[in-house]
Amino acid sequence: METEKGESSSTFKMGNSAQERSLPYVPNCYAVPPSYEPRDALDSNSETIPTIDISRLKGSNDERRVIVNHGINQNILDDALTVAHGFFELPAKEKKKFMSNDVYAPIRYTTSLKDGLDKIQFWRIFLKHYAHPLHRWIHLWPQNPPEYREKMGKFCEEVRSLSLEIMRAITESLGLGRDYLSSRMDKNGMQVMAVNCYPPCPDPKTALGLPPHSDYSCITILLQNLIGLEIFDLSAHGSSGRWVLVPEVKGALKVHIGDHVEVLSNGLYKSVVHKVTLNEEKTRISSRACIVWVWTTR
Ligand SMILES: O=C(O)CCC(=O)C(=O)O
Repeated sequence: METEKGESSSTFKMGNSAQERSLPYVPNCYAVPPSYEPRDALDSNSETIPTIDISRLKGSNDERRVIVNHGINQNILDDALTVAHGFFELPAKEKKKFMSNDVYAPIRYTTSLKDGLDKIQFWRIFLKHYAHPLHRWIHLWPQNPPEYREKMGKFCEEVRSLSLEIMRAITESLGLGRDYLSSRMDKNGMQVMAVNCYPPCPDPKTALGLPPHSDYSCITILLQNLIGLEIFDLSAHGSSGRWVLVPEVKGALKVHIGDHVEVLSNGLYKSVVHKVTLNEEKTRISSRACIVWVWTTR
């Protein structure tokens, strides 16, 4: 076993990755160098993450100020996390039916982005699938766990209407009108769901679940069962910024502005740089919906 530690990233291809095999050590190719990922800058004061009550967005003009009353039933959120967890607990053979390296595949199960090519691997397993229009894609989704399609489908639909509501508020605030983006989302929009699993990691200080990145979406809505998500707060420490741990508030959804809205707003709205850290004891599950506006089709 000792000698495996030093093996190259290509040894840990999807289906055979350290996180899928629950290796009791972190192989060298998962070690994130300090220069790549400074670890000492975490702000443990998670109060800096605002909790926004969205219920007023749907009200009268006066009430539609900004924004945990998102209107999605707690059962729908709990069920989405339960079926997601259930999928990752299936035998490898079942999950591998969806294994693919094609980033355009409408459904794929994989580990790192360019599995086998990336120098650094990340302690994450995920299932990604298209989710809108639901009737077009749902037949491709896992039939195991048996309730996956129904429960995840419900979550996707609810999260989509919430996203459109938020988009209306954003484009209205930009002076573009409430329907500027939302009205384009049926013909030129996509919803991409990523269901992520971060198994317990034997050395969470060495590896990462996901490296710092922003999302290419207009907006992203994220549901998590455990803490682990950190965002980079640009305004902290003068403007040198620092990492802030997003707290787990039961029933709350995390909303990230994506790159697209940053561009659309000429930088008035900033896309959120975020990463995922690991823990030694528990499996972390997250479901995130990216609402994307596509200009061109393949
Ligand atoms: O698991 C999370 O909290 C974040 C997931 C994420 O950033 C992604 O899927 O791109």
